[in-house]
Amino acid sequence: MDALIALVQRSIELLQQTPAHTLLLGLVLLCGVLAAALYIALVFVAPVPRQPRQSEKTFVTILPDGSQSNPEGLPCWIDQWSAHKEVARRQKDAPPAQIEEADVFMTAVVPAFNEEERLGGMLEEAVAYLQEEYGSAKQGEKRSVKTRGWEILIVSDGSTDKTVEKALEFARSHQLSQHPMPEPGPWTPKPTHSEHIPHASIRVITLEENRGKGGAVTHGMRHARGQYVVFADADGASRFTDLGKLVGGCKAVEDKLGRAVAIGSRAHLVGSEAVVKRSKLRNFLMHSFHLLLRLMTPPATAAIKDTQCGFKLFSRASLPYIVPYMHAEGWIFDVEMLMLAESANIPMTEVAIGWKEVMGSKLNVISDSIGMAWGLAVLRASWALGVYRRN
Ligand SMILES: Nc1nc2c(ncn2[C@@H]2O[C@H](COP(=O)(O)OP(=O)(O)O)[C@@H](O)[C@H]2O)c(=O)[nH]1
Ligand SMILES: [Mg+2]
Repeated sequence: MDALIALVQRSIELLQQTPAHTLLLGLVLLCGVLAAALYIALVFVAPVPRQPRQSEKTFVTILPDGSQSNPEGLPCWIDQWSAHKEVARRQKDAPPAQIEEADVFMTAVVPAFNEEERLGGMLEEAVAYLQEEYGSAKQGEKRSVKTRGWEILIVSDGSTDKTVEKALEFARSHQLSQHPMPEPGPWTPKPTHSEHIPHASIRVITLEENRGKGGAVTHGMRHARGQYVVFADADGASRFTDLGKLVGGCKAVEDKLGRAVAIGSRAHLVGSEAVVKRSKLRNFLMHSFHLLLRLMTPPATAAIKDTQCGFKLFSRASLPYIVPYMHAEGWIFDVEMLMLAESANIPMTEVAIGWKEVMGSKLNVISDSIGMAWGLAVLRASWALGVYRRN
């Protein structure tokens, strides 16, 4: 004990005798070494998204005769955009890379992991809205991709149940029959009517191995043909008819390049039955996560009240600034999308939407919360220290 006290006293004396500028230099060096150590550690732990496999670049759909198509190549706007970007990099006077034109007005990306039970009701509500709103040209209206046409990309994320079969069966029944049997969903428990849908408007993509929600959503967004792209949870928790509000929100804030993100938000429901009904633990962890977010993310992202809602809309022009640079494969991916949008100065708006708690959540409240906090720290540090870069 005496030896320890003597050692501390000696160290204090040494520090007092050392000139201030030497101390400062030492401190700077120490910070540098720590930053380098952190950088090296991050290189090892920061997630690197796995490249899509050959079969994952294809989709299946239902043909007009009701049979299942062979796997067809998925159109991928990133391929064309990357090639343009490369040309622009080499030739100084080449115009900046732009995303190719949309083929349809709306793409809905639905990440689905073992969703055979919940997917049908969600799709029923989605197609009811998409077909009614963007389906066929209204009387006297000229059909144009600027306002018409839709597709749903269901990304089965290594599901081991009958998610894919369920999706194709839904597509088949709604394509073949003029009056398909409606399936009950969270918002329409007793539907009386169901929409007949155009052929091949539902495309099913199968990831060979589970990647996580972020990986599945990003994969779908790489292949979106829409002027606007929304991602929506397979359980139908978000009221799909609120998509119109997201489109309105996006249009209201779009910049000169047509870029904007509209974020579905449940913040107005805090304190309401829907949120109170969740377990106390889940609500406590939700508040802790918000605090962490506010402390760790840049200002525009930190100002968003509900970053985690599975209902977000992107204008097509904003996609190249976000999708190619995504890394997060799990639940924290929403935050990376928003941080990327913020760093590219893309306008963001939060839009209140209807939302219902749906049974069968796959979120493990404790382990996924710890995973999200860790994921957020790694993500933030990786972008801050340049482990992740826009290139
Ligand atoms: N791709 C993918 N999606 C997942 C995974 N786990 C959940 N999801 C999807 O994420 C969405 C929301 O999941 P859910 O379990 O309802 O989470 P909660 O709403 O946050 O309780 C649904 O569309 C799920 O299918 C996963 O491991 N991979
Ligand atoms: Mg859910």
